[in-house]
Amino acid sequence: KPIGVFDSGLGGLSVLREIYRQFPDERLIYVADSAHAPYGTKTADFITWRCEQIVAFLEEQQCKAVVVACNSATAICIEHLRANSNLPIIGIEPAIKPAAASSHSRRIGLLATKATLNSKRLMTLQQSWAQQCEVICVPCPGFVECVERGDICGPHVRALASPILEHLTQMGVDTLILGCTHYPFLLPLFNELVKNEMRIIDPAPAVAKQLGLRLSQQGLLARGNNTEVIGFYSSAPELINQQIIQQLWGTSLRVQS
Ligand code: DGN
Repeated sequence: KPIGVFDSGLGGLSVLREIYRQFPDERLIYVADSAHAPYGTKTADFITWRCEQIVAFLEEQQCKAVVVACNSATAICIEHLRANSNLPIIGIEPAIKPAAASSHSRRIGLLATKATLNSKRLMTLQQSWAQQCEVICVPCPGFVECVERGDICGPHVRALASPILEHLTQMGVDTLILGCTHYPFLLPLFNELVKNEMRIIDPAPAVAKQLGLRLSQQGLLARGNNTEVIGFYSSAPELINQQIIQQLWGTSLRVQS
């Protein structure tokens, strides 16, 4: 049985590649809700409705687990999705714990969408760490759109990222969390802009590890059967540009509707 992974667009590929790296024997189904991207600016009700539909689709595809490869969707409706499905549903959240452990200045930067930053879930998480560290949250309008266009190091995305990272450096931030699954594709640019002087945390490896734990607890991990099959579905395949997939994923993927 496959593992289902979804995001509003192509950002979740940063989580998919980590799952693929850690569990190359698993069959994977990826859903990009391209017709409704970005989620960051949509209402909570709308995002919840879309996520319900996608989980139902992944259930129809006989998935054994679902990974919500979108911080915004996790922040808004993961509990609801879990309450309404029998499958293990793994979400992705800003990794404050490892960031707090690595920060000497005890000032952490968190880059995420408005939807994530405004969520109750994040507020609770942040409060629970308030004694140990200060989390400086920065919404990054435009980043998601740049990655969706395949602009991961051009002048436009550079002009958006540069003042944000400069500001965080001036604030004494020494550790940065990528709180949106699109942002790991900007990691080489971020590292260049901070001259490798910030620790930058992508939560995707921890999510893949958590998925592996859940699957092995339930005896559901695939073994020695490397099919290398990745099914890529989109709610608007005509909006998916193969060149951009090639750029973000490394090889082209056939997109189905
Ligand atoms: N990739 C999504 C996330 O991790 O929050 C955000 C994309 C979006 O739809 N705004």
